[in-house]
Amino acid sequence: MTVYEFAKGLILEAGINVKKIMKQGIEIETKSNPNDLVTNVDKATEKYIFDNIKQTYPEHLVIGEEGHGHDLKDESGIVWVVDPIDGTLNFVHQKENFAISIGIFNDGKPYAGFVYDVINDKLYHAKVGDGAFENGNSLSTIQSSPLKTSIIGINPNWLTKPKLGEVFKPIVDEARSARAYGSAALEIIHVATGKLGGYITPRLQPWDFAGGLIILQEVGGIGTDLMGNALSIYEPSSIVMANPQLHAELLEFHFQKNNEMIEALQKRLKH
Ligand code: 2AM
Ligand code: CA
Repeated sequence: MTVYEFAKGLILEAGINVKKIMKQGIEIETKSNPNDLVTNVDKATEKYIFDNIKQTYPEHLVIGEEGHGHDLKDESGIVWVVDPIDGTLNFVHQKENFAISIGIFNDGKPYAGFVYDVINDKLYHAKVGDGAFENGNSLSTIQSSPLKTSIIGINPNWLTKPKLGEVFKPIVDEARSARAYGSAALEIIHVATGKLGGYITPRLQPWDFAGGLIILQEVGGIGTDLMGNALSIYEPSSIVMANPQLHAELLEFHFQKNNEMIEALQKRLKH
């Protein structure tokens, strides 16, 4: 069995477990602030995925939101980047619109991406070079679109921030419309399936974007930080994921002129 096939089976099993624990009851705790939540399901799912990887592949490394591998810097070998529940607030408040996300890297290079929309039983997956799929159906190469005919994904909370709001508001104004889904992994998938032209956010952790990015790149999409730099699985970052035309337009006409502010924001993120 390849690592790709193993990972596909594992994320589906993890989804079955999530549904089982949901029936038994969700226990909620707060993390860094009252809106930063974690549940018994986030923790149990990360442990389930971690334990299964280590049992089969003891030499593989795992970076996970709920505590695994946060100090990892070594790119050699196989590294799994895992978000057991992406969209935790949706999970707690809506019991849907969340996903399990896994990105797998081999010697620092993308190998395979998985985003599992558990409630809708839709597994998005891609092995680099072999195309991307929703369950068994292959995804088409994404269409390019300019901002004025694109729907963009953005969390409205960012629009009320003093400086950042001034960068993001003109984008929302110029776009055909804007949507917020509350799960970065699923928003990146919406870009990969063409439901959104692009997704932008000033702050994501590697486990939020790693799985989705690999799937998006496989259908011709582009993901970088707001300054156009490549994304790293070892650092938080600002994010623009979009079809190629929209990505270029956003960088050229919206982000480059605000480089200084965005750079300062990124520095604050990393420290
Ligand atoms: P999470 O649910 O795994 O924590 C919400 O807009 C989306 O952004 C979710 O995917 C959430 O991931 C992610 N996110 C990660 N870090 C964030 C932050 N510091 N502020 C807001 N959203 C964040
Ligand atoms: Ca999470």
